[in-house]
Amino acid sequence: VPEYQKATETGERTLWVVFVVMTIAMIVFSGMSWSVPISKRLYHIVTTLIVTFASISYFAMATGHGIGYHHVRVTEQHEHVPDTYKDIYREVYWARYVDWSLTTPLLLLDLCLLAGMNGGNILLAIVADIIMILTGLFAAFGSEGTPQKWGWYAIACIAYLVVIWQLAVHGRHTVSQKGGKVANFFAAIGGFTLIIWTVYPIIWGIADGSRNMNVDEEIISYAVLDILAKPIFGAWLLFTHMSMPETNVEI
Ligand code: RET
Repeated sequence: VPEYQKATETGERTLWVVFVVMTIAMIVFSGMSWSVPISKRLYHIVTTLIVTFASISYFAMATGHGIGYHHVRVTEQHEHVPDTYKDIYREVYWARYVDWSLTTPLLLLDLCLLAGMNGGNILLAIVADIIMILTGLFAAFGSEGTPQKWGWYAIACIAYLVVIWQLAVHGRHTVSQKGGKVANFFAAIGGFTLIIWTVYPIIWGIADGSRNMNVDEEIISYAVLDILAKPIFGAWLLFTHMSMPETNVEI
């Protein structure tokens, strides 16, 4: 008999809660954009789009769509007995990767604009980020026990290092020319982002990679991270931006 590793009611309820949180953030952030002139709405628009994509993706996952199964066949060998095997099917929430491939570039765009980075470095950060998410998706569906699976994971981690490099080196350099206030804010919100983002590949390794976490625990872990990385990050950015005119961008 095959074994199915699925979310229980706890996981499903968590998905609904995050859907509601993202939707409220979407309404609040778009409302906030009306309080500033159109020419000053870039951060508001980018940040509202981030929680909009997340809301859609959580709705898909909560209603049971955007989920596939990953199959593993575990063979048990016994002496004098023919080999037996067990089929294990684990849920893979591929809707997350659709969400991340759109929202992480937008989150980076927020940070790159804040730092005043140039077009070339912004593009590099965003393309490296897309490579990170897509190779992470390949890793998620890669066959268990094959070197490719962790190979894709390794490529994703290298791409992630490129993202960090762009922001930590080029971003820090350009933001220092915007004055101490903006530089300090960039260091704070960039440091927060670095910590939160770095937990994602760790959870992935424990849950999807080595399967030491069940599907509910995986859903809850990503739920906490997603709320910190999107609505909390977004509120922090938009409220600080409103009270700090030096953060304005003119593009
Ligand atoms: C994966 C697995 C492969 C290795 C790496 C990963 C990194 C993922 C990150 C995701 C960030 C997501 C955010 C979502 C917003 O809510 C794809 C998990 C490095 C950094 C910020």
